[in-house]
Amino acid sequence: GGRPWFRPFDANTRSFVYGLQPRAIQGMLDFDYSCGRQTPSVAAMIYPFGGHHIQKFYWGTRETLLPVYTSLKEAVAKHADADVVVNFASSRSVYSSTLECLEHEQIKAIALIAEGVPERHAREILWKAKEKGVLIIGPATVGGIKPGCFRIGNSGGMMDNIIASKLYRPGSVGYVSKSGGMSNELNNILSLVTNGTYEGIAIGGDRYPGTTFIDHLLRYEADPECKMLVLLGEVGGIEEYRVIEAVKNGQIKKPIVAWAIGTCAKMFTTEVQFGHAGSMANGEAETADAKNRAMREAGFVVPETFEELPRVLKETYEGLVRAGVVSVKGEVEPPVIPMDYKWAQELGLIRKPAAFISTISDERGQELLYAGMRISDVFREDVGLGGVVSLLWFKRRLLPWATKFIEMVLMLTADHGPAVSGAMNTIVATRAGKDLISSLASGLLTIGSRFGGALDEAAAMFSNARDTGLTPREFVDQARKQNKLISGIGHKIKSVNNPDLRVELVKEYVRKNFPSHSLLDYALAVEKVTTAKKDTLILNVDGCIAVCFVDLLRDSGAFTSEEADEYIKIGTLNGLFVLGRSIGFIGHHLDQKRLRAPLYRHPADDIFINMADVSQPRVLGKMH
Ligand code: Q5B
Repeated sequence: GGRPWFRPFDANTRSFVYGLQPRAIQGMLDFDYSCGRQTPSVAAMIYPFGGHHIQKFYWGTRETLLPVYTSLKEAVAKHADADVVVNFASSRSVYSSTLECLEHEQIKAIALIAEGVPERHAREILWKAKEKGVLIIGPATVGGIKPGCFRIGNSGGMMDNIIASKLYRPGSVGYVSKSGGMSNELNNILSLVTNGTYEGIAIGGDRYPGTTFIDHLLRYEADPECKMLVLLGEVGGIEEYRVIEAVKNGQIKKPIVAWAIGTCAKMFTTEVQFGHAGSMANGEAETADAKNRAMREAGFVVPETFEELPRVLKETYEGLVRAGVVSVKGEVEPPVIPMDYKWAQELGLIRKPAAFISTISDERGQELLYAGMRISDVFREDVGLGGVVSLLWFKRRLLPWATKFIEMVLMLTADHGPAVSGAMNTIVATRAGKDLISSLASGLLTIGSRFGGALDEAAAMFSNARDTGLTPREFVDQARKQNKLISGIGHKIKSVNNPDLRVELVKEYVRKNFPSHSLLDYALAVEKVTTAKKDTLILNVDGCIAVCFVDLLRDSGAFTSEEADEYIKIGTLNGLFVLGRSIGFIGHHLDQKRLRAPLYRHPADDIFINMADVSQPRVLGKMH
């Protein structure tokens, strides 16, 4: 509404983009911003799949939101000011989506980007659009650009190109070409030898473009702001002759500089098909040479060679300046468009401190690395689960006696029946309807200083005692004086008379395979003292694994003593029980699921409920 017929795009033009094209849209918005537009030229996106949603884009340094509608009907109803569709639909769906566009009177211009549109479809679109008075650009084109106003999709190239060719403000030259690539070249040349592009359209290389050279040149002729015309034609087709006709009959009066590309075709002995579907000469008149000759004869400014084009453009333009047709305006600096972070990083222009450091694994390369070891080598060298744990926990490979020990620990701790705290919690959670992860987490969260989580503390207590030279008895006495339980000592059901066979297995393995087991020996001496008091005060499974792991850390030769101490301090050893017991908790969850076990409610008669002290609750606190 309100735009003269010859000016389909101006600084207020708003459009819909058909298809999800975030990069192209960002390019359009960056262009808008460089032009000093107040509103983005894209009102919304249309994408039939995925439902109505919103996408985020940059608007200068800030961000803005654009809606995505599932149909044009919805978009048109919401945005009465948008009258252009940039249609990125594929060659398969461009036909139906364009016919949909043509049903809405609000839409006045459509750019079709898709290549390979069947000619039958292109012709039908062309015919229907003509009937409705809708301007079609394409198919098979980037579209075009109206400097200072509106950019169709990716026309004009990258932002640095747009800025270098001064496309953020209008010049005086209107051009029409077939190819988008040549348009970029023209934008560049025009910015160097004239005051720049007023409007440039690439009609596309197909045989049946929706609009052709003459349609756009007649618009430029009628537009008082456009002072000079450029036609970049090419071999094949007869569209240039329609422009020649218009110049001859006086429809086009403005100076027109022209060139038909493809003069080299005569150097080939066979027929030459250039990049475009339509760029092949059928007969002498369709050759580039014939066209150039005819255009020159009709009064176009046609250089002798393409290389001469900038010179004749410059001469023609300067003639218009001298005649006062073009008045040269002062330049305005465009606002700086912030560079995208990724791009700037790629160019090495910026750096940023990383928020995270990670030193154990890397999935970015061709192959996943565990502490620098390729996953294929992990299998080729058969390092086993213990090897993987040593890579990811300790960032090193350990000898087989050590990795086997890790595996032994995981296997030994995998489960200890349904009655232990963690398994119980897992089972109760499962029976309350919780999923695997929740039920597992419920069990894991039970692991603590009394149940399963005594390893780190046991390692610390036993090694401190031994390191400070306490005899086993002194250690036990000291703990009692301090009112402290010794971590790793004591068990609910296991005792001297009912020994924990898991502990026996660990002791046997360690004695046989470890280079030294001095802390185990010390812990067994402590056990002698505690079991003399009470036969359940055995070195339990947590305690035994803990002291043996200290022996491994300290005496395997794979760790410095500082590293060994640090691993104990940062809570590594409880990780062994957590990892191992997860196997059992998952087993209990699956077991309950399989059994379709119903919700569990603990019998009330098993809970002594006593509220004697609150039978008549008092109101406590001071009056105001
Ligand atoms: N007394 C484990 O307690 C348990 C003493 C002690 C000195 C001690 C208790 C304890 C340290 C933490 C620990 C890991 C709570 C255990 C595990 C995995 C598991 C579990 C499973 C599996 C057992 C009776 C008398 C009292 C106490 C004294 C007890 N412990 N003195 N140092 N450490 N240990 N946890 O049986 O004079 O009568 O008042 O906290 O290492 O979790 O299978 O179940 O694989 O799942 O309830 O094996 O030992 O004994 O607390 O009634 O104590 O012994 O002071 O003396 P109980 P209590 P008194 S392995």
